[in-house]
Amino acid sequence: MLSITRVSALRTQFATFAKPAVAQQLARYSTAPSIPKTQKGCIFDTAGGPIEYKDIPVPTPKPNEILVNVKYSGVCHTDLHAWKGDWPLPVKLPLVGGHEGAGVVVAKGSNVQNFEIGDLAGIKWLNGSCMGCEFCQQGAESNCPDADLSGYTHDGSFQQYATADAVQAAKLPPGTDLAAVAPILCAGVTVYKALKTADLRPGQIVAISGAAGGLGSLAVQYAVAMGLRVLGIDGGEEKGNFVKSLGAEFFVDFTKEKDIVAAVQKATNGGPHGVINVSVSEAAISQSAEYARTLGKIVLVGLPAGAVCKSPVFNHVVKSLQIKGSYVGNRQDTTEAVDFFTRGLVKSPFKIVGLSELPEVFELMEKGKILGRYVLDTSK
Ligand code: 8ID
Ligand code: ZN
Ligand code: ZN
Repeated sequence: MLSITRVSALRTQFATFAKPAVAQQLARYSTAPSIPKTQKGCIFDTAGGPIEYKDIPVPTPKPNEILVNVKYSGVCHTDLHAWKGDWPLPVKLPLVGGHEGAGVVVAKGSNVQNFEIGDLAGIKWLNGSCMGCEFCQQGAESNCPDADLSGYTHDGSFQQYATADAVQAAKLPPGTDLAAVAPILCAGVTVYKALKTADLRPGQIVAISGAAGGLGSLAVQYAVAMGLRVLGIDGGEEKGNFVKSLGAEFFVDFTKEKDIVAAVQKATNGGPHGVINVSVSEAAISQSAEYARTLGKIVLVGLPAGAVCKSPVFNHVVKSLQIKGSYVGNRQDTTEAVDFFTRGLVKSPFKIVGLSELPEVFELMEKGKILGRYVLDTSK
């Protein structure tokens, strides 16, 4: 049976002082009404192999974990990388992917103090870290060499019930729209942190390269909410209109412009003060080092397989550019990013489909045909 710290302590007290019938009644209230033994999930055995939507066992939470009844999960491009196995970081196999899960806590391990049954919780990319290394000590937990990753080294949110380390799981305010908040749990947190990493001043211009995608569509909005002016870069008229509807002042279409560097510099009168690279394109990343304004801050977020960022050294030095990497965000970044969402400053542009449709979503993502995010409803 799943143990529940505070309540089980109470239960022991009751077992001593109360009649057994009362203790039994209390036990009924303290566990979730019904947790099935099996559930639906999307699982694959080999990199790039078939993704099966099938019955799989419901996991049991460890003492430090909560069990989340995942209602919705966003599909991040990282999930596609995990399935393809195209990063130099081994994935757990077989794997249930997914790391933008939003749901309800239905059980918890004996050491969990910060969640109660019935709380709303979010499953993020960082499932857990050692908490003892020099990086964890500084709050850079995602940079921990022993980081455990949801939907990568730990089965994630493409299932109806997923376990999550209670320390890293996101607290979601009561009443949160679980479908809408799902993309905030990776895409939102990541771009919010990347914008903080860019360290720009209100009124400065930030270019978002890959602006119509899952991360990009939120980056545009966080940037606007943080007082920045936005130039979006992506491909096609539909994506251009979409990015502008989210608050971008300028749009450069990489499928139409022959000279992207010149087009960006022209639109921004000398180049953007900062760039958030969320495209999955090596060429776009290197271009950003060329079009950035003098003293520009270039943040690398998108992770195209095997990519190298090339920056001409002369340009880099005389313009005194800064190129920085940014990797998701920590617990405080998560709280802040969710708070922007809760206050209505950013809206999640998403479309809901069933969990069983994950392979079709990957196909659209691979072809660059998604505006914003697809969110999976785990009941279908
Ligand atoms: O912590 C991190 N660093 C982190 C967190 C989450 C995701 C990094 N990521 C990585 C993912 O693994 C992926 O490599 O960020 C990248 C983008 O994730 P996403 O936003 O979930 O992907 P998407 O929804 O497919 O959007 C990508 C967009 O890039 C555009 C596409 O049209 C699409 O809208 N794009 C491409 I591909 N090439 C482009 C180009 N040359 C481009 N936009 C501009 N110029
Ligand atoms: Zn992600
Ligand atoms: Zn650590």
